[in-house]
Amino acid sequence: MLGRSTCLLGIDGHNPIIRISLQKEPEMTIEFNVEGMSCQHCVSAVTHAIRERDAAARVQVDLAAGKVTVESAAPVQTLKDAIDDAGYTVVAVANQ
Ligand SMILES: [Cu+2]
Repeated sequence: MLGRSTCLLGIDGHNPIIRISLQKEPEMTIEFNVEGMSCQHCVSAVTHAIRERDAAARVQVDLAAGKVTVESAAPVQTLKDAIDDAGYTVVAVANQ
């Protein structure tokens, strides 16, 4: 009688993949309309203020349009407060 060869990986070939999901807040893109930004100093002040709250945030400032676009997992209110605390006025917020 011939023995059946055994495979260490399993006869049926099932290879279960276990996915571990990291509980991470989803990143959002938020647009702030900000009053009071007038030069590159303002741009870096706003950018720094936001990065102080979320070091991983991506910040884009359109000086001419008075628009700050932030990609961040931080709460919108936290980001708004950061801009306010830096001395600028958030006049509108839009979540994308
Ligand atoms: Cu300035």
